[in-house]
Amino acid sequence: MKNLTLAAAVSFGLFASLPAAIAADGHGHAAMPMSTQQAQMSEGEIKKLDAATGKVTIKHGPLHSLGMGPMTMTFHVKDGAMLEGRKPGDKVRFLAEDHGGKLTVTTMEMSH
Ligand SMILES: [Cu+2]
Repeated sequence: MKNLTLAAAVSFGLFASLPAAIAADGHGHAAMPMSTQQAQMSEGEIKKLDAATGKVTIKHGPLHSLGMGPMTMTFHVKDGAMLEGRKPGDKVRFLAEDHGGKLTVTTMEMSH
């Protein structure tokens, strides 16, 4: 219980600091320190992917960067090469951003 309370306090503190980080460059990326970006990354499982069209369907947990709850949905990827070596069933950690209404995965790594 003690740990849960601490985790909640930490996430709240992070959430509260987000608008400032996003305001830093007007787009919500690039200016973000790595530790903040890491903390914003979400867990997911790849369901479907298409490197040619740069799309990936991910069953994801809460997306802190977009204020989204858990669901399965299709994202664009910043670079089709990000999908190289990935396959359905892979557990990943990723960061998605709203690029002019297109939800785009900008960072993806294998989850361990
Ligand atoms: Cu979603």
